[in-house]
Amino acid sequence: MAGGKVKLVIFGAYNAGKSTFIQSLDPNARHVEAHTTNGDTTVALDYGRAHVHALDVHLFGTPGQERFEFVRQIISRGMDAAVLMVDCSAELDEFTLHLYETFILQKIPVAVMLNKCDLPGACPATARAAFRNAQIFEICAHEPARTMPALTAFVETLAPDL
Ligand SMILES: Nc1nc2c(ncn2[C@@H]2O[C@H](COP(=O)(O)OP(=O)(O)OP(=O)(O)O)[C@@H](O)[C@H]2O)c(=O)[nH]1
Ligand SMILES: [Mg+2]
Repeated sequence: MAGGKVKLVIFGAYNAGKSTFIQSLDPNARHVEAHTTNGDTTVALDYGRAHVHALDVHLFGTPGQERFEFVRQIISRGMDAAVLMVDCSAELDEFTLHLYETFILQKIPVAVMLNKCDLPGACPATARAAFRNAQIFEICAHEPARTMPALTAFVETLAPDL
């Protein structure tokens, strides 16, 4: 968090909504993606910026596909905190739970974003139970009115003297 800057890295399973989250916080965000028959998927990274009070928050999105572990490792270097994006309209997967355990073990501050709360099958209550003791926010990644307050509340916990 040196020099009024925060490096936040967004993790989560394939299709959880990581890129959408960054795009809603910064309409000028950039990303490297591949077009597939199932839609677009991140193959390198997303990058956006947001301001929380006087802090310059740098948002780095990771690819969700498991084969891109090496990319996640590179992007993670020097991060101040992590955001774990969870699609709460789908069943919780092992990869997401593994990511969460890693952050806890490594003592990396983490916020869990329960995403896609607008979908009829969404069940944030079930997902909450799996992330006891975490900071949890229920969001729709498309909606800045949900994502910006969640980001602000999380960043305020990282720098309480803001
Ligand atoms: N209904 C709904 N759809 C969402 C929401 N957030 C994301 N989506 C959709 O979910 C799909 C995947 O979103 P992305 O932001 O590309 O997901 P990602 O986590 O970056 O995916 P990868 O980079 O492939 O891991 C897209 O079709 C989004 O429009 C949400 O809150 N509600
Ligand atoms: Mg993506």
